[in-house]
Amino acid sequence: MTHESLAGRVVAVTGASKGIGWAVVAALTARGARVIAGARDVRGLSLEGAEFHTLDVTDETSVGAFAGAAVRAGVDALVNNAGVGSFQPFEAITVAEYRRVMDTNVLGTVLVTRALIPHFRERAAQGQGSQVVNITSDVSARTFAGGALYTASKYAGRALTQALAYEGQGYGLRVTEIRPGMVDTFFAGSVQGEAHKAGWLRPSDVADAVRYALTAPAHARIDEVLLHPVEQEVAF
Ligand code: NJP
Repeated sequence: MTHESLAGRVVAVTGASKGIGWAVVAALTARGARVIAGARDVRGLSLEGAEFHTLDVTDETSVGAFAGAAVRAGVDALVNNAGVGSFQPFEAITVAEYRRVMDTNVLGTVLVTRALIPHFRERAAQGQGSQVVNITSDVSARTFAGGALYTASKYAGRALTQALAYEGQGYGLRVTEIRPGMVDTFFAGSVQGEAHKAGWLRPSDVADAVRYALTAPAHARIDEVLLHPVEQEVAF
């Protein structure tokens, strides 16, 4: 077994039907992990080593069923990836859009993580560590015109990540924030492979950062990974 093998690991991934989530499922199963994968529409999806479940991260009942399946499988890591984009001038933000973005990007992470914490605590009682990897964004700590709503949700994701890291240290939980810049996915209704995205990160680049966090040796904690396509302006 190489140090990059994930054989024997069981990872839950949200937003797993396309884009970054799908690439994460592919990267982890390719290294031997069993993946419990969730998204709202998983019809027709299959990948060896993965089991797909219908999951709406904004719905407590749906999250409960997904978490139950993950716990039964012996989950040791959670990748909170499900998210939506929304970009408009401040005065155009509607209550419905606010709720869609915040419910998916913030409440979703809270609900799925919260549902697994009792299990992670049980693992700690048996001397086993666990991991949470949150896919936030390069804009989880900076913003821009038209980005108020989306970046507010991602700043919140960063806060959730860091607070969980403080708390999780008490029960063997290592928490990582992955902050990608522009990635060629289906994000915000776009289509993968559009010409203007030629220089952008590939979903597999982000999946590789997740793999890096999950294969770090047990004595090492990867707090944060910030990655950009070289064509994107340098920004921290
Ligand atoms: O987006 P996309 P990405 N419950 O649209 C799922 C962040 N990010 O891969 O539910 C459960 O291709 C949806 O499936 P479905 C971004 O903020 C991206 O780019 O069936 N799942 C699909 O599988 C997000 O957090 C960029 O519609 C839900 C997946 O989420 C993450 O990367 C830059 C759901 C979205 O796939 C993945 O986004 C950056 C729900 N309620 C951060 N709602 C970028 N692409 O440039 C949606 O900085 N999903």
